[in-house]
Amino acid sequence: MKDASPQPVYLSDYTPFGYLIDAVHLTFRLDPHKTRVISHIRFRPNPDSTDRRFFLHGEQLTLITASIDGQAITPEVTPQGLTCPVPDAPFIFEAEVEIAPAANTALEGLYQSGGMYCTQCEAEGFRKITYYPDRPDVMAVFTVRIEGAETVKLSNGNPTAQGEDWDEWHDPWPKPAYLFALVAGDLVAHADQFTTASGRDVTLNIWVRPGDEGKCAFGMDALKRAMLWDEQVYGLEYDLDIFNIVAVDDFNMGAMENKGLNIFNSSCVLASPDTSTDANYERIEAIIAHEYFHNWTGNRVTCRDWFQLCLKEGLTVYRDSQFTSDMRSAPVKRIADVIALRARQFREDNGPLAHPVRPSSFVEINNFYTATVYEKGAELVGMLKTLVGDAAYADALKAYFARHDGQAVTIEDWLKVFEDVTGRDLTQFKRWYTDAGTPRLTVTDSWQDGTYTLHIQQHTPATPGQPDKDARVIPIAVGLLNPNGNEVVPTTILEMTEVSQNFRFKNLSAKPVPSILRGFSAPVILERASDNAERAFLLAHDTDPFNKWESGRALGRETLMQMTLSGSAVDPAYLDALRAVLRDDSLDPAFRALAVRPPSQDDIAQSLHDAGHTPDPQAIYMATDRLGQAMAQHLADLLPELYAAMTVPGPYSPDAAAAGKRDLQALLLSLLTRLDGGSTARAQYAAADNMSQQLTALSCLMARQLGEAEHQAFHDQWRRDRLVMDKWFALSVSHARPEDAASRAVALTAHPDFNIRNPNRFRATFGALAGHAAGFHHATGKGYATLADWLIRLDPLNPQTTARMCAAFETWKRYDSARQRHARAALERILAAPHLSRDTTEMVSLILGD
Ligand code: B3K
Ligand code: ZN
Repeated sequence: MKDASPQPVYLSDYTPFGYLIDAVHLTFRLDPHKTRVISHIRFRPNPDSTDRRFFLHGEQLTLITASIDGQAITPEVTPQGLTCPVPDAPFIFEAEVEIAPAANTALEGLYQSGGMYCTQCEAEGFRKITYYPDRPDVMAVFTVRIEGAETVKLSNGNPTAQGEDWDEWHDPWPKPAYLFALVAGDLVAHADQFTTASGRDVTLNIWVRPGDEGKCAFGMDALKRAMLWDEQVYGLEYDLDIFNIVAVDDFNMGAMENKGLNIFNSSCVLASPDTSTDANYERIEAIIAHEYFHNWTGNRVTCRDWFQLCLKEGLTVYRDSQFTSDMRSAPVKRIADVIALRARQFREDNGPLAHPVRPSSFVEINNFYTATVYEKGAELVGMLKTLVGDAAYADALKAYFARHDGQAVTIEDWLKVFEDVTGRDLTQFKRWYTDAGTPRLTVTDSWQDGTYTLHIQQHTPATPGQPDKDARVIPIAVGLLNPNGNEVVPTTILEMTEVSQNFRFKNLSAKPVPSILRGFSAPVILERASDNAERAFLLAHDTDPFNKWESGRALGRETLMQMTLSGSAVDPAYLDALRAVLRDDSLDPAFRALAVRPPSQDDIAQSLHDAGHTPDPQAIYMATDRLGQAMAQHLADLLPELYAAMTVPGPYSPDAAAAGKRDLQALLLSLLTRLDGGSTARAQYAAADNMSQQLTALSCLMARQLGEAEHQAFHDQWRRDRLVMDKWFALSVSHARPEDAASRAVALTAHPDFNIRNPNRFRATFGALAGHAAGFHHATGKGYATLADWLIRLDPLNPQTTARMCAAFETWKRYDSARQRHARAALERILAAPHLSRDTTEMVSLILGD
């Protein structure tokens, strides 16, 4: 349990550590209850620091012995670490500590998952393994010896020696402690091989529990494609003889980029047609790539301190999105990224958890692995590239690796490279890193004598602790169409640097229709008076795929907002526009699915709130349902034929084209199920030879409260597959009626397979409740109360996952006063729980914002 009176850490307080480390030797004597960790660390005074305090982090460790240069010492030990006097010269610090991996339910440090030993050290988990300067700017070369009866024992770097019950690993690349990893268990490998551009042969392994060997081929293929892509696109090669990935069932997040030994949540690496959906495949491909790309952006060049987290995460997310764009469809990836950005990051920026991409203080760093740091961080890299151009971006990245390889650096270092390479002054751009909040662009236009003028104003609303913000440089990609729908001005980047600016386009023969913020060239909210006719025009004619989709999305949003507010019927123009998109065979099916699928209920709640209304989740739920019914009826004649046309012949393949067809087919099936009593969905369920189609069919049935038999059959078929059962738990809640969602989640906790210690299962159950907009925000307050009950139970076991899930409450102030009272009561109850963790205390306090 952490200290419950949390103290913030400030970026401005940064000072370098007073010592450097030349080498670290660790020996692990594994035991579930009494693992011994013996450390041998060569320190020397840091010539760049005058600070001679010697403090080593250490938490929940039992110190057995410690010595300096072979002389036993009795250090001063606190719950946070140890101090002792040290020589003003190089010295060797040695310690032996005892830890209990089997008792570690927080899944941070060394713990056990299904009997296997594994670690998670980022951000500050290494201090639960041994005494050490657990900060990313202390980099060292590690040698690790693992003693234990397990058949497979892995650590970072290359294997160097082995005995009957021990293995030794040496990692030649200096690294911070957060990249340390150890795995030991009776595992089996799916092995392969990769030869790098310069001829290094690399052994590749995906290690899994026996029985899961058949689910590794796709992940391995994704890894090899990622390795090749990084060579071809960034000129970056792998740098060890071996690259290991291990699948672990109990994991707090998706995966972790430990040097040479990536550890993955099994849900993010194991794939098979029977058990994984198309979306799972795409996510696995992206996460494998993401963790692999960290080898350079994160590991070889790391962060000076945790405030710089976006330096590695923003850049690596940007790189993995480039990879997915290249592997699949770039427009579809862009649209999907923007949907996710708005759903998570804009929502965060608009509420009590808003923080800059580079925060300036935190209490618990694990609470800052956020959509803002990751996804907005990636947007900033994309904007930089737009501003400097592709060639300069490539030069800057080369210069970045050349200058900072082996270093722990800052956002200032990153921007300085771009300034040096391009000669640009990026002072104004830096505000994107330091100022929270989503800028709003207000756009009006005028037309005179062949000149079209866009008048653009920017304003960033206040966020907690940041009342006023200066103008930022914003790249705004614009194209113009003439009234016939032909493009008269191709995509042009307008660089906005002032609060208010005019941009002129001359020599036009007719007043054009503007297509603004093409490709979503900046993470901003565009406010411009437009009407449905113009949106439909752009949906039909825009040459920019993103804005084409955006126009359809705006139509859908407007329609749903009106339907929610006035209970009105659907605008027939919207339905006609949808019909035109669906019938347009020149459009990629995946794009059509994105263009036709209405915005989420949370999106509508946010949009209503932005427009000055108090959203009623039940009214949004009903409007969404009415829209679905109207779509089904209006498109009834098209549905069966189009549904059949989207059938992919032959054996299942997760490629983008096939997945896109299935995605559109899923949307069509959801509409058809409203008309045919579920017969098509039942037939699809019965015939499905892959999880995508099986789950789609089940989900369409359950959404209509129809699939009871299939729900049971699915359960019985997949009872023994943990990852598929997570889907079953989630679906059981997400398709409940709003009034039943909370009680359904609670009922599931009595299922023999519910396990509060398994984050995937907990998230499947209660994440589904949090994601059920009308159920979570139910007027009775039972959604809030139920989530609070279970977060209070989870916190003593797993603070990290508890704290993250508190973000479900971040929108509570959007709603009416009765709901706010219920939410406040739930939040205050969490805060009052005895011994609440530092993680959850910080999150709930920020959300309450008192
Ligand atoms: N770097 C890890 C995330 C660590 C989260 C620590 N709470 C995975 C990733 O971003 O690739
Ligand atoms: Zn990452």
